[in-house]
Amino acid sequence: HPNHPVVINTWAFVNSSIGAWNVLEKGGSSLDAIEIGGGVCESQQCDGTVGYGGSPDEDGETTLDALLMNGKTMKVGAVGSLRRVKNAISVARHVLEYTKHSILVGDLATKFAVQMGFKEESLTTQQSKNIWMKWRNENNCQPNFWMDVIPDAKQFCGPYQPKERSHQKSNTIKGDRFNHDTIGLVAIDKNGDIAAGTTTNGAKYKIPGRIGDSPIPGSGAYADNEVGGAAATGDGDVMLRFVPSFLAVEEMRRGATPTEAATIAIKRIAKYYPNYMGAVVALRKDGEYGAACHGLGDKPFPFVVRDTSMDKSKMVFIECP
Ligand code: SD4
Repeated sequence: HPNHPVVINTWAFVNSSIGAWNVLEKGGSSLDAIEIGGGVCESQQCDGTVGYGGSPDEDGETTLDALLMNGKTMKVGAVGSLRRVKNAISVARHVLEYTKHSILVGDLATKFAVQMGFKEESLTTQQSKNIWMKWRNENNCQPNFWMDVIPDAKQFCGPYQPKERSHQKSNTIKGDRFNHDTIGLVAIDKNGDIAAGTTTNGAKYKIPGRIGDSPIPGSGAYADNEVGGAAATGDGDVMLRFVPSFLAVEEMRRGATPTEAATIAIKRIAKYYPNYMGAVVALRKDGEYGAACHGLGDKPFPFVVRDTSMDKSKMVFIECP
């Protein structure tokens, strides 16, 4: 097909697009392209929302969620709440290639990764420690006598109380896009094979054990060679209830354009959760692409595309209602 290969990804993560395109251009598979492209963001810690050292949970730990789907075989590999391993999307690839399962989680996903040869190391950095300590101080220090007397009284805060779950408030702030910048990618290779995937460190200050939409097939991403693929980003707790990537692919199957399909998926969620923040990118098997978004305040949603008509990866901005 003259329009192949092509790759799209969420947000302004151009380096991931370049990484994926380098694979596709040489005739590599769409699955490899997604793994490599997502891996670029994991090692570059895109916006602090992908890979190690970002989005600490309530206990200050960074954990990773990732998904890969092969639209030719309909196989899936995913990891949720992966601990102490940096290359989450590659671990997902190993689940896809070397097991009959689809999703592995938590410490046991780590055990699998280590058995497969991945390195076990802390995902905490000085930066993630600082983010967490600031949040903890801001949210868990009760005003007390000392505050009036000593300007720096926060150091006298009592023991940290996880019960307060104050992240639940911050997650619903409209337009708080820096709490949610997962990379999701969809690619078609020279053979016309379609793949999709995601990788993220999830929502900041999450309750340990929480996973969002990103590692859930059909929610974070979906691909089917017969139709195309889609990927989502945003308030995962809400979005996964609507399986938006699957919905976008099914809408393209019945004849919607990629933009229409993404819009339908985004609007379905807004009907129930008007204040949620999210976006869906969609790619049809003929190389046509589109996206839709919701709740980014007055900011547009950026996504990145590279296809045969372009000499470099291009950023596209769309307005969100
Ligand atoms: C999550 N969906 O864990 C992810 C975060 C995200 O864009 O997409 N951000 O909820």
